[in-house]
Amino acid sequence: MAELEGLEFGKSDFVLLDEVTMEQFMENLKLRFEKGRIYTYIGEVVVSVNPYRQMDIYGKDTVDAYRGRELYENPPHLYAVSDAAYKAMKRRAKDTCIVISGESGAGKTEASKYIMQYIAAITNPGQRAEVESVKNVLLKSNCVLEAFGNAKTNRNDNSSRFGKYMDINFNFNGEPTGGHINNYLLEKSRVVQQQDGERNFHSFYQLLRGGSDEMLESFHLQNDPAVYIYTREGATSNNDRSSHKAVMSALGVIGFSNEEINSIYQILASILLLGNVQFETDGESVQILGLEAIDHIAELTATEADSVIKSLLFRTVATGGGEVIEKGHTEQDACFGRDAFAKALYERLFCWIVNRINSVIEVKDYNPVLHGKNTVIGVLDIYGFEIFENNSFEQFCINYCNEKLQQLFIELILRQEQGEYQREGITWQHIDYFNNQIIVDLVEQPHKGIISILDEACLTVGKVTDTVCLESMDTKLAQHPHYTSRKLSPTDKTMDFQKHFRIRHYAGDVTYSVEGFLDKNKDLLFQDFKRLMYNSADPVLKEMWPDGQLSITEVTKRPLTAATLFKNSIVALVDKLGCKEPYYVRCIKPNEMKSPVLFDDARCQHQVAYLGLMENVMVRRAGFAYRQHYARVLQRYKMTCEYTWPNHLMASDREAVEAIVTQHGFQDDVAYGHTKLFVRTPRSLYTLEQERAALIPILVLFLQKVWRGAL
Ligand code: AD9
Ligand code: MG
Repeated sequence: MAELEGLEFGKSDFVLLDEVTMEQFMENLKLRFEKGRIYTYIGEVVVSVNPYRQMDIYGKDTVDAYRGRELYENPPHLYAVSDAAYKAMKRRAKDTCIVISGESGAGKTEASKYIMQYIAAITNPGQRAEVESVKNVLLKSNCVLEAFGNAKTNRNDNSSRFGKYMDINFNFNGEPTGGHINNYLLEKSRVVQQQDGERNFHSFYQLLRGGSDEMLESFHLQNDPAVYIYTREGATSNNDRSSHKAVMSALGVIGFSNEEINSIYQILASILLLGNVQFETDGESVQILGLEAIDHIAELTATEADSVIKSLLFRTVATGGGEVIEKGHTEQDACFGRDAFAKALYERLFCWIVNRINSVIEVKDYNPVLHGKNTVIGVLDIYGFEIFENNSFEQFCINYCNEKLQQLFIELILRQEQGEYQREGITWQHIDYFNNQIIVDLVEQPHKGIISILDEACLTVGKVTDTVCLESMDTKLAQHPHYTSRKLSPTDKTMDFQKHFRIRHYAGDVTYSVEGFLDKNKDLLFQDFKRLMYNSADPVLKEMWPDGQLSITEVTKRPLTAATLFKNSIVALVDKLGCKEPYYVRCIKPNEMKSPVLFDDARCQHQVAYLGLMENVMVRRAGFAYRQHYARVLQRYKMTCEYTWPNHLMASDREAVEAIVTQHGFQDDVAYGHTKLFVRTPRSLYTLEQERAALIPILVLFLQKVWRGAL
């Protein structure tokens, strides 16, 4: 809380603003951004503005400055909250989590990497080999997961297309002993189609641009993404080649065998080749154009060419009478099947990679009786809220997930404050928030919510189209204040009667197109493809498709839909985060141009508003802006009071702190909790800080004289 940087850099904590108004908030945020101070606190929450340039604030010197220190002892930084989370974990054996939120491109993934680097840097001073190896795998996993799970979108050149929650496990010594990664809904539709100006996942371009000539030749690939339908829209980037090298090396460090690495890239190659498979029909049956590619796909997937052809052209179905027959595809079905297969191949590859990393870092042989409590720090970096020209099922899921996280923020910030005041026996004043629970309900409520309506449409036998589903939503949600559509707002010409609905999200209005919603929600993949892969002679590929061993009559008819699976996983995530001590990083994107100098006032103000940062400041100040354990207060300010310097003779630290407070005359501005001092207005603290700052040079002079023997 101290003004460690000087006032020309603005207030380092928003609770120190003279008045909590949007104008003052924005003025401070902008000033700090312009002065290169990208982090500012609201209490223990870090507000971060994406600098869009490399900052010299993450080096070893900075790590050393923050290691083991308290939040208010240094200028705001990610390292300070990382340290706070680490200390809570180590000293109090608390499971903690760091939740990083903000819209697409706001800097979440970069922040998560700096946090992990910091934790790695401050642990294992003894360089024990097994701990070093765990740290290495944790750090290297980022590079691999970004290659396979990130892509260029129109909002961010390196946009996370999956959600990631990583638990890092620590032993009683505070050394990392392992970890676990949970991944959430990869945006697999990107494998077969991208919006204008976007790219497929980085991994494809990295392989095509960075793979050696021998590798590409053995995979029957050309080194030009324009040749492949799935990658032809996206331009290659300068980094693809070097990134490929880095990923290959990271895979090796993590412990993937050469065979496994080869299988990974063979799967990528088969997806690219599969994308170029075309069909033609004579009106009766469907054929594949260009069988050479099929031979290559069969070779790369260690399957028989005939089986590949069969699974692309036919599907096995069980008739009502239990008879199993083969039904030829229409051309449209064949294209649908091919794309569904390509998407599933990629998704399973991604999940397999995550599981494989988990198998390396999972904590083995941990005995709590022998080793003490095993604690964790969780780091959440998930796709941010996004609005595109075209918003589909994926944006719907991503934005729903962000609603859930906002809900958690509201709950925890309120709960935390309330809890703290209760524990310390202090009364406080309630602050009103916009509670987005109403939007969460709109999406997830049983029977009435959008996911339920979608699921119902997917389960209805017969031809329910996306448009029919939209009509059903219009009927059921007509009264909902956060839902509208063209039918419900007939004058709004930006929406189409057949296609669009709009949700008023906490972060803004998003118009979704229902086209493809039902297919994406059903997420149908013909069993024939699963069986084909299960029968592969490549053990890695086979391992990814255990459900391929089921015969068509054993397959469950009604698997959970994609939206319901996603909802369940996010509900589980929120539960998991809810029982840890949370630390928050709230990321803000300063402009849409990726510029390091532009602070777009309107865009930033919008984010500050919807992230609830003003309310956050108010809650923090309404009660008490500052709270600290008595011993800590004493340690820092004892020099400012004659009764406490150099040591106090009172019965407790609390009484000593009372003496300091009374001597400075702000006894009406504080409350004494059971273990902590609570200060209502920052000004009181200023007085103390200023006095301390004035005394330090005198003290130093005094000590120097003592040392020189002058006194
Ligand atoms: V998304 O929801 O995954 O689309 P993120 O993760 O919030 O988004 P990301 O961390 O990928 O955004 O940041 C976007 C880009 O901003 C990065 O690729 C960097 O070029 C830039 N960035 C973000 N944070 C920093 C930083 N602390 N220092 C330098 C940064 N550049
Ligand atoms: Mg990201």
